[in-house]
Amino acid sequence: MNYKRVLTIQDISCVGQCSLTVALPIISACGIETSVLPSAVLSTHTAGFTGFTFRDLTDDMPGICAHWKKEGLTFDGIYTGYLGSAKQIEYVKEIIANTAAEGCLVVIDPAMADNGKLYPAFDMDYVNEMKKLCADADYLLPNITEACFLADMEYRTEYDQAYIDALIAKLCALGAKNVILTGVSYNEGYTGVSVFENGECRHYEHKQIAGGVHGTGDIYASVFVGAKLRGKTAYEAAASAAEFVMECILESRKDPHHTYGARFEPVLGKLIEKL
Ligand code: PXL
Repeated sequence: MNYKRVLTIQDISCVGQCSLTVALPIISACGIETSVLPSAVLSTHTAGFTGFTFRDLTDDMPGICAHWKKEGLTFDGIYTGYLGSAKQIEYVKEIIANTAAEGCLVVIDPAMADNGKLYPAFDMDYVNEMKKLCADADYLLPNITEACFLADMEYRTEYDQAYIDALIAKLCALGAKNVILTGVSYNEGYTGVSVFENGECRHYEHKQIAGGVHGTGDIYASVFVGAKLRGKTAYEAAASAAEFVMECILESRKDPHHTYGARFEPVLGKLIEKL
């Protein structure tokens, strides 16, 4: 296997088992050098905690990009998640344009919403900028809520395949080459992922595990990036990510009070064995 270097751009939530504190260990464990660009530093994530601090790092980005350009640093993969501001999205597009190596895998997780609602820090300006970033995505990884905001479609909790197909078509119209839509549930008690690649859609379904914990979207995207760069197909990477998230939820259920994040650390070994 070739040694690869990924850049991941997302926040540091100091406590909360999400974004960079999840992406860095998971992608590194997949055997991939992981460079980071923190989009913001928060005392905790914004879901379920109140009074968190938020240091936006938007203004640091042009200088960081200029330095990397001067050093000739490039990346085999670029994976973006929770970003600090609408303005920052412009800089992220510049970073992709200036540091993507030939054949670079660009994965955009538009981490901004869930359960029909935007996260507290975001507004429609942010959504509109995120639509522009979709055009850079080799793989766009939204959940259904994020897909609805990006596609300007109504959020529904009950739907059929025509609705999912319409969502994916609108995301492709924004310029995303391929789409991995998470949390797609056609049958009660089951959930899954719709993998749209090269014009074809395949659905991976698995049992839904009760006991939601925060941060599973970031775990999902990190495993997808790691597995894809290890040479798995998009469908295999999407399925491995779904299986790993299930392991993490089962592990987390051992302590019902631990809901701010998923306990992924004890099961990381299983992920590596499978890759
Ligand atoms: O897991 C997504 C995420 C990442 N970072 C921060 C968040 C959230 C979701 O709420 O608040 C700061």
